Amino acid sequence: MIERTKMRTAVHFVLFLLLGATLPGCGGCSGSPAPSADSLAGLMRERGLSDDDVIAALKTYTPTGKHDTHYLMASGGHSGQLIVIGVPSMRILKYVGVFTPEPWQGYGFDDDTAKLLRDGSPPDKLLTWGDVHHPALSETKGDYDGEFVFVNDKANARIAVISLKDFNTVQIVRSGLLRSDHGGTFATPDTDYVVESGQYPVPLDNKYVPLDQSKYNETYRGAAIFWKFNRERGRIVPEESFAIELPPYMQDIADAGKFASDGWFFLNSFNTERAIGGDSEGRPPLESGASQNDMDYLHVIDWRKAEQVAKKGQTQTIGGMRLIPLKTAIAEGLLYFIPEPKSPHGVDVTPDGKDICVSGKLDTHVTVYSFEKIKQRIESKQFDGNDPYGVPILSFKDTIRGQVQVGLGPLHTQFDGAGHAYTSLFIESKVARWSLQDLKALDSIPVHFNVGHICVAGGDTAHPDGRYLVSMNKWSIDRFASVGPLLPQNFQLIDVTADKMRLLYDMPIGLGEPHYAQMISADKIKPLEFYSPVGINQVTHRADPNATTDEKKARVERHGDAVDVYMTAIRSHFVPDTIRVKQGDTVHVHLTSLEQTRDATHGFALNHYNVNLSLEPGKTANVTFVADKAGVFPIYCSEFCSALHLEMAGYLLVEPRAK
Ligand code: CUK
Ligand code: CUA
Repeated sequence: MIERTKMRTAVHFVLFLLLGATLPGCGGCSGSPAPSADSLAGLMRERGLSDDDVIAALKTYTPTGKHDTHYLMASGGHSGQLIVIGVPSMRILKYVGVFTPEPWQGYGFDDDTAKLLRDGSPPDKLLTWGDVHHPALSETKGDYDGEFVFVNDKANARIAVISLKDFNTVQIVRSGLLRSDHGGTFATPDTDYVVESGQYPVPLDNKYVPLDQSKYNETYRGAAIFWKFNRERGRIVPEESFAIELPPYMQDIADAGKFASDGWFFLNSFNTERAIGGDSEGRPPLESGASQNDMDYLHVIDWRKAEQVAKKGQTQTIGGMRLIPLKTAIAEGLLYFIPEPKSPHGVDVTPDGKDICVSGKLDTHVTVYSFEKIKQRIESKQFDGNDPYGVPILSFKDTIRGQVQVGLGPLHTQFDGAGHAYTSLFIESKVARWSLQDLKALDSIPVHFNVGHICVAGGDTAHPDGRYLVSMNKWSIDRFASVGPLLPQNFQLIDVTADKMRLLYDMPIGLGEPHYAQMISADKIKPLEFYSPVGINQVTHRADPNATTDEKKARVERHGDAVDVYMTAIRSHFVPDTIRVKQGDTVHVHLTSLEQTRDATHGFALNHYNVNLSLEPGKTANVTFVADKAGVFPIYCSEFCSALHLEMAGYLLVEPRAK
């Protein structure tokens, strides 16, 4: 590869001497050119690059027209989006609108996607942001199948379903049970369920209860919701979903068992002290109140049994959700606790499902539990007492396989296909590699800075690809040109194929704070090239009932005060291009793109009425607005679709209502 580049450079240089042509990067220089400026060695010298830098560049550089081997599905944090990134180039491929309107995609502007945002909001308040933490790719037999991604909104306790047919959101669900979620989203090995658990305990019926210690202990609760996913319909089915009531500890993130531990679910918690904060009321701040105990509780949940208990109707309905009460969960043997050190964060099940790895934020170890031992203790009912709510506690030392000393501030663990585990070290700003078999630390690499999650390709599945690791760093400090006090996060791409991990690339993320990501091999994803036949609805992926599939059928229909405009778009005109209505009319525009050419997207921007639609080839989009202001309002195509794109325009004429 290097040889070929050198050769090409030499050829260019000969041409330069013969023809007097200007070399790229040499514009404007005259007289005696620096002969090495465009040679590899010259470039390295000029730019101060080491051999390692050049190797890293060659491992990530992706020439035009060549595609990445992996997709990184990264949470978009506060942007309420999913960020799709190509690996190893780290080029951004799409921001998928999920909890936040996204004007380019028309997301949240057309009727169908506006309804998604409304369905995901409380009846009296339209939510227009989300705090996305954990994307989960749908799985079949514990491996990503490339069909769906689920994401959570920690701030508002919601889950969204994104279809990878077109990388669009198709559903947002919200229970009336939780007020925040962090333990979402985690898919069971065949995506029977997508799990969401709450973080900050609340009264589950959502009533006002004063915040004092005894009321907190008695009436505040956590819960884990098992949302039933119907793959054929591509939708979560709330009526078939159920939840389990949990004590008021702060449940954190989670993972589903597989193979050896199939049917079980593992959920971390912190603040088993049940501190309630109140630093201005004479109590310790939450952070110190919640860090008193040496151990918190790993929650071990038998979800298959819970499914049966819910089916038998041993539930009460709160906030529209079937809830298995804590007492029932204990009596039926659905819930067990195991102590875990100290202020735990990540819990990650190994590819074979045999071990469960837990990291304590204030510990220096990863603790590896053996599911075999957990199961034995549960089956023989060997418990070390109960928590204050009666949940049986298993012995820490009898259920662990061992501990690995990895460094300061371990958070999250992922796996490769070669028997290694990788753990992020927040305090040390490092990623550690260790051996799963003998629990020995092997290697570590500095990252910049304050790593949260890490993501290995397929790193939480039954068959990880390994190869690449992305370190999702919270701070970037000095890594990029400054944009003022609010700095981007830093995704660092790391090659994990060799004995020493190698840093390849820094990618600033300047839109929200991502948390987790999952990386899937590109050959598992088969997106549509365009919607076909014309007239497909983006949310249902079916023929839209209001589609106009032929320009000759474009028309305007009036029904009382409602006006339906059946409109078509094709390069480079709308039919009809003039819409005449009366002030006060409710206008429904049903716009179909007749295009069947890849990438020939049109837009529909309407002045004053806050409308923009995206019309990918073959798509039908519907929008409704009340023409309450009389006047002349230009309409134009908001995608540069053709040479006559600027001419793709028209008018909405709103005639004043007679006084
Ligand atoms: S959390 Cu952010 S670094 Cu929300 Cu999974 Cu650990
Ligand atoms: Cu159609 Cu621009």
